[in-house]
Amino acid sequence: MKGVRIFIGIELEDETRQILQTSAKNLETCVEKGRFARAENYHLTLHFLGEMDEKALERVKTCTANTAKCFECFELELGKIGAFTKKNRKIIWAGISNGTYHLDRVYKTLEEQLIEAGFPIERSPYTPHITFGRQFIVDMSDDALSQAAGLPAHKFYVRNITVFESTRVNDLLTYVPLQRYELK
Ligand code: 3AM
Repeated sequence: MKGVRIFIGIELEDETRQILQTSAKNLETCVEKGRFARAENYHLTLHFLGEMDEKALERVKTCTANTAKCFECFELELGKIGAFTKKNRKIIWAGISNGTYHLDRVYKTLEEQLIEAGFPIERSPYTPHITFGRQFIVDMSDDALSQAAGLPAHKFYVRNITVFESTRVNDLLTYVPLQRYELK
């Protein structure tokens, strides 16, 4: 099927992305191989849905709109550096320290909406993360990476939930916001 590759997430303001980019640069000497994400692509994923046709995309938009209606804007704070290990390679990310209660409620509400609308989502716990890069070989603990990254306790507001298309623009992986849904 040739459709659009869709996920739902939270966009970050320029200031937040710049702060994250500085920390990503600090991590360059800590990792081997792998590749860093472009700062334009920094975001918080809520649910990845994969390829779909326009009809399914409309259903995704309805689920996202219904979820956004239930929540007021809320504040998050950047947290420690973490990593997911896949076949000896690491995805390195920035976590969230404060505000995860609200974020988790948004995640679960959206999950219920998507399941009710017939999307094959597996109920799973949420690990909020902003991906710095993938496929790294790293020989440091997460704590040591946090220290090296020097990420400040930066706070930012979540004002929208966004439906994104993941695509290639001029051969670059690009996350295009298709529709933003404002929180109350
Ligand atoms: O950068 P994060 O982890 O927030 O990892 C992909 C990225 O999330 C994830 O969707 C976001 C936008 O691409 N993603 C991509 N393919 C995936 C898949 N097959 C996936 N998540 C789960 N399963």
